[in-house]
Amino acid sequence: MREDDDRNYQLNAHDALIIVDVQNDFLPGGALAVRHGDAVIEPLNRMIELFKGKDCPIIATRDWHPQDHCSFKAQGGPWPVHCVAESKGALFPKELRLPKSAWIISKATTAARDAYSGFDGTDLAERLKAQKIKRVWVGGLATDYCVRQTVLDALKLGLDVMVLFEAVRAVNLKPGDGDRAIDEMEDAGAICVTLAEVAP
Ligand code: VGL
Ligand code: ZN
Repeated sequence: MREDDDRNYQLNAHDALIIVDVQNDFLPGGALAVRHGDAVIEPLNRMIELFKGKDCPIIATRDWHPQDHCSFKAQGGPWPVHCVAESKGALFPKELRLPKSAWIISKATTAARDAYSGFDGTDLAERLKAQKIKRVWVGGLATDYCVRQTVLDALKLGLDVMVLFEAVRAVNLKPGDGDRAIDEMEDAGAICVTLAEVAP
């Protein structure tokens, strides 16, 4: 991320906000809690207000696993049971002020496959294209898994991608994973911005 914050980005009709997997299980107290994961909620609420005001689409992806999902340890996967469809852990926290108009994108909904990206096995790409979206602004959880993969896929689709620096947090299974994911996203063409750089 650049430190000299003289950039200012104006939202237009071709912008969309993608909120990645801000679900109870990824928040403190959840089954797969991301350290300080709850810190993304306030900046995301600010972005939600901004995007609502400009009539720009607001998208919330969610991990929506069956009980016997392949990513769970009992099935030989790397993760504890998390985000089981319809369970409390899979719900968005009540503090996240998602509007009624938000698009909810469920992913990794079948037992045999995992999907970190909001584009993987969903109709998100088609829907963004139908709305003539050219640029997406991405925040949520976790920087080193689902945010990273969603951002890389968006870039591959030819979208401009802005990563909201204050609105992401990492799992950091290995120390530095989150920082490396930011570098990787920037190397692939994403722009990491602070909220102060987004025009009101
Ligand atoms: C995620 C681990 C497992 C994420 C989802 O949303 O980043 N991480 N499932
Ligand atoms: Zn998952």
